[in-house]
Amino acid sequence: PEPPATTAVPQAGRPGLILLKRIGQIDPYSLDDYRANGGYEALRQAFTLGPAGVIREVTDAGLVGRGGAAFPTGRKWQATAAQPDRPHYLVCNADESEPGTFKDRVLMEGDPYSLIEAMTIAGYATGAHRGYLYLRGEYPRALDRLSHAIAQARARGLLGDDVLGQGYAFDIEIRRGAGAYICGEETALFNSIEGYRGEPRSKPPFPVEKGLFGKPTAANNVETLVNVLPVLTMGAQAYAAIGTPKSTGPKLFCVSGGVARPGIYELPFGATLGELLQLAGVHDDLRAILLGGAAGGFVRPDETGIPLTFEGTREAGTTLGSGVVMAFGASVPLPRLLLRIAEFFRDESCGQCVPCRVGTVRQEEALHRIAQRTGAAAADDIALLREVGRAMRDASICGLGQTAWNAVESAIDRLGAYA
Ligand code: L3W
Ligand code: SF4
Repeated sequence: PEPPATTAVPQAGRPGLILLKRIGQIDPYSLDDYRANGGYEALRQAFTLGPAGVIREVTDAGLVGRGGAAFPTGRKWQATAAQPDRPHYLVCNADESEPGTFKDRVLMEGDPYSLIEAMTIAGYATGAHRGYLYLRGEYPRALDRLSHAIAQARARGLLGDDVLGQGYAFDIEIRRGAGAYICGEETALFNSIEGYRGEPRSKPPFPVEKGLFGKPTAANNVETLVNVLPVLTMGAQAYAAIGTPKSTGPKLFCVSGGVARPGIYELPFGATLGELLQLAGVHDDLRAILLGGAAGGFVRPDETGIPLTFEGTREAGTTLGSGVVMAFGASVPLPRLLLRIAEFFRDESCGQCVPCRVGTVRQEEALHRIAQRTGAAAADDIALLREVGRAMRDASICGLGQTAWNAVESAIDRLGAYA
């Protein structure tokens, strides 16, 4: 087997890491290596606590979703577990496609068994006996390692009819995406698994009530699930002491662009943007930072005091999203960059609802006109962008359309683009 790729984790091997502690330190193909480094302690703890006890710990830990929306995981699991309808499903959203996001890939490639263990715990807590791992199609190395890990876990009684001899049946099936960003939206993802077009469904009903195959489903991001392991091994109280009261625990940040050491960084919530950039070695000519990916927003170099928490970024009028921090130097042509982001949303819109289908096209057209005028904007194009942006945000069915104008708006309002 290939040696584990550690280049994406500049902190690899440092003491004190929680989520990244095994990355680059163990052979991702070895279940024995995983077990020798703390693997499957959390599942044993889960069986001691029982399903309700696991949900209580996850709730008390204050764990919230790491895909970008920060929904409380304990509340999601409780709502799923409480549904009388059967069967229940567990879905791991590993369709990591937000531009600039690569944390889940690093976790899955470097520590695949941790996700398998975490999914087993989530299934146990929510009353599911089947888990679907929906993996981004462009992640062949993760597919290889996860497939191997699932087969090994099955062979060793860690998946299957009687997990760890505890009388609980659980198994995992991997489904691969086919390159559509929208399939990362949880209900489009369900449609994709079911064999339909990857188009989002209207919510409510939420997946906890009617999800995959119309059944109660807990859908969680990879990083969210992997956080459940330290919640159970450390205990809710110790876990909640990390970070801030509203954003607890450790967080992975995906740093790229104009920095000396791009990669995945693990920091407790509450560190500032400046502290993270310092770790990554930011260049002197920093002009703008994109937080939260294409669906996020730009901030200025003088705003690096922003605390990296869900509440702190919200208060600062921006978003943490899935933890993307992309640094841009003065040499990057902003109009070209914004046009590229607009092209992305136009390409990836599923076309199901009018505000997004038409709005993403109109947005790109206006930015194109502006770019052709070498960056100076006519007031009418800016006004049009604002109007279209508002319509997309207010009237789109899903997060894609609702966030498609964020980056452009923040570039105009915070960076003074086109002024
Ligand atoms: C039960 C309720 N469940 C909400 C559940 C809902 C979902 C979760 C969040 O993601 C984010 C955006 C960007 N009873 C519930 C309930 N839920 N109310 O909570 O729901 P929601 O609708 O707030 O957000 P969402 O559509 O799941 C939008 C980010 O995603 N984003 C892209 C992210 C990309 C990645 C990646 O590539 N890995 O994460 C784009 O917009 O930050 O905040 O499970 O069912 N009353
Ligand atoms: Fe599809 Fe866009 Fe509507 Fe979402 S907002 S359902 S991506 S058209």
